[in-house]
Amino acid sequence: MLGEEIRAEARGLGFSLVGIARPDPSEHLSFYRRWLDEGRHGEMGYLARPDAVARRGDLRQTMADVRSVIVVALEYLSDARPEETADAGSGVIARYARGRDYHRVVKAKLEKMAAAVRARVGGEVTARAYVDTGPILERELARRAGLGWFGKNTMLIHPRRGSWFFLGALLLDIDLDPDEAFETDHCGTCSRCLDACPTGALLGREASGAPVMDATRCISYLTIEHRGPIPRELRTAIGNRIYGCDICQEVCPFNGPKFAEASSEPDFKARAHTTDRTLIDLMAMDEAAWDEFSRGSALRRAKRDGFMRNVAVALGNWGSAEAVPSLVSALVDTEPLVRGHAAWALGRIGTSAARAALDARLEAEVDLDVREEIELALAADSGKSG
Ligand code: B12
Ligand code: SF4
Ligand code: SF4
Repeated sequence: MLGEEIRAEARGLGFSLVGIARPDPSEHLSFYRRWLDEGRHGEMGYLARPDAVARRGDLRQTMADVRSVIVVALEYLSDARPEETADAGSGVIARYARGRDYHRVVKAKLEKMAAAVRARVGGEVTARAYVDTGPILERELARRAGLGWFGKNTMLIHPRRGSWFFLGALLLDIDLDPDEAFETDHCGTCSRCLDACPTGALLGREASGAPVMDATRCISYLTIEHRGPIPRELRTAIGNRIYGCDICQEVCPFNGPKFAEASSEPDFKARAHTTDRTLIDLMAMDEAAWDEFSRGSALRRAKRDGFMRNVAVALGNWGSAEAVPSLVSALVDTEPLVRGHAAWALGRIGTSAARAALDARLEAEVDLDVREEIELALAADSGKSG
């Protein structure tokens, strides 16, 4: 009975999917460890910390008396679905980051769920809420709670709701009847996501059936998690994605208009400034403008230097002479990371004005990495015209 009330409460809070899982040890920790050993996680050191790996393997190391886990999905697809790559002079921010920071939104709803459970049980209930905020294998828990299967794009996909949702987990010290795990793989012979990924980050299923991603090649990793220079050989493939990437979800048939619906969550409505600014507008942001732009949003994670690095790459990929003045200004940005990527972009554009600006900056630049970027940009450019 309590399970039904929990489901009703979850729907009332706006969660489109809800399920209950037993807090059994992870079935996939050996795969997870192998994935780390192969270095697929790149600089995301928090995924590899030995104590945190052990906690992913066994929820009891996070909450000793955990007896059930409620897993929920909150959809975030807002009504704004522009033609993502049509205008290369504009940058594309992944859908999940266009509204208010999801960590706060989902967590607040999970706290309300916990309060409702306490009110129903009428006694002490210990509850801990997680939304990408701790060492929990959220997608594995979601599969075990019956919410969907692991697609070849590594997303947790529901056969009727697709994958445009966040997951959240509520650990409880009370017994609840678990749901049946989701056992069917609906991908079949489809390989659209593997074919569409511009950087070759999706490696397909390994023999065990686990979908494998090399996160170090994923645009989402490169534009958000990765702190330093973006590897040169991957910059072109990033196109105009300036924060995160949705390509492997956009092409998935389970996210087509027949399946996925817009979210009714007002907090996830796309904020205008995440969709209506050109790359040139964005490149002009100083620290104060960035602070205002990213306030209350998941965008903040990249920090200004990381975000402006991404914008510079997108301007270079646009390749238009219109981008030159804005990139020339970025050549004297306070952050070497931004200056270096602006140099790369000017080298791609290769007009005489771009070349002259690179030559002039080489005279003054003292940062060794930026100097290298400028020299490579000038060399690549002379190779092009010669
Ligand atoms: C690290 C991380 C990333 C990394 C790495 C992504 C990855 N695929 O591993 C990067 C930065 C690239 C990333 C990107 C994105 N992320 Co992310 N990310 C996470 C995070 C924090 C951990 C994921 C993780 O542990 N990865 C390591 C791999 C090995 O683990 P796994 O993905 O769970 O895979 C399991 C399977 O492989 C399984 N397995 C093993 N053997 C077998 C065998 C069989 C037969 C099967 C079926 C499975 C299986 O075992 C693994 C461990 O359980 C989670 C939150 C969380 N705490 O779980 C969010 C999370 C996965 N991300 C999320 C989102 C929304 C995104 C983006 C869409 C954001 C964007 N638009 O840019 C992209 C999507 C990219 C993609 N295709 O995955 C959501 C996904 C929701 C969903 N529907 O699946 C999560 C759950 C956050 C949340 N709370 O909502 N992310
Ligand atoms: S998010 Fe983009 S880069 Fe990452 S795996 Fe999917 S398509 Fe490839
Ligand atoms: S695009 Fe095809 S292969 Fe990829 S996750 Fe969706 S259904 Fe599976």
